[in-house]
Amino acid sequence: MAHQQLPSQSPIVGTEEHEQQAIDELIASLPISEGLVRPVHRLYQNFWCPITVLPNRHFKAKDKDIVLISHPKSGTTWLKALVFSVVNQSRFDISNTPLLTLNPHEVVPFIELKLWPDLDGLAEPRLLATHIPYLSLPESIKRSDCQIIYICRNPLDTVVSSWHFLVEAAWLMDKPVWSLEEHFETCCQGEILFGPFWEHMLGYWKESLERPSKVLFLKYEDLKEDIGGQLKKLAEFVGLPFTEEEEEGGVIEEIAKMCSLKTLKDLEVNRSSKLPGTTFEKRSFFRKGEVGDWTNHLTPAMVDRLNSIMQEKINPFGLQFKTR
Ligand code: PAP
Repeated sequence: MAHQQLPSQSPIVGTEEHEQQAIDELIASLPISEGLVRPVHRLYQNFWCPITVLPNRHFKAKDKDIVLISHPKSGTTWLKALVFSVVNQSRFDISNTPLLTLNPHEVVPFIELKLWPDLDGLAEPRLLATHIPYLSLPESIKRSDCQIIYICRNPLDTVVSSWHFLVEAAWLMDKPVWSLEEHFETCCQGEILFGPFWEHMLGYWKESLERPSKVLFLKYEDLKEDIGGQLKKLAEFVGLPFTEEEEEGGVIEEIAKMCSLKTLKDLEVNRSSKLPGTTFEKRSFFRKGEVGDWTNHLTPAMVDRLNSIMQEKINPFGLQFKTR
């Protein structure tokens, strides 16, 4: 598949109208995938990209930014709550945290969605998020001193999680619902949003090995197994390690509890209403949150197929997942 390029980024030529026209032309020229997964997405720079991502290419990272990155349904919402809590420890007491009244996606905006138009106005260090694969990240994220925290999850679980999420979204919008088998096939073909998933993971995995102070690579399964240890790792990575006093005072446990699935799911703010700027209900970001839910949904043949994809595409690079 040809490597598609947007028109030159610098200098920005023409008016906004010309810019939009160039984007519209580019979008129209890209291979399209629709029918199985909503919304419609296009093959851009070899990943399946929602068309709303394309216009956001002028994003400029600042050296102090912390960018949280994931393939969808890998623990994005959880990671946002955890990093927000660690970074803002000195600003908000946990009993008074903005997470009590705002969804984690509202406190850490996605750079590819227009949830929060004035990203420049955010307090530093800015906490931002994206689902964009490494190769297609804005250059300033790669080149500046900003830090990246990537969260990854066993694809056996993300395929089940994303199916539930998209089916609920389709159902709420009165759109046709597709079967788990159809969705599974889409994932295996690499055509899920921001996919193929193996390239997404490997891009950040390789970068985390080459530049460990730039990219911290976390796994959902490790967070489930030892949230305290992972929180310490995360706090050290962003240069805000917990002091002995804080540890003895129980700060780590407080953050873990505040950001737990149960706490967040039960909050009024996360039980009703849509996420601003999207068609998604806030509650759909909180489901079971288990490692190994795939055992309840995937057939042995599906498990074998996905395992062989992982064995071929991911494991040779030293990346493996716990299954239960
Ligand atoms: P996103 O990439 O669209 O933002 P993301 O938050 O990564 O979604 O994925 C949602 C998954 O994380 C759900 O998994 P499940 O379908 O297997 O249940 C959701 O339940 C889980 N999740 C959300 N918040 C938490 C949390 N605080 N702790 C553990 N898991 C969580």
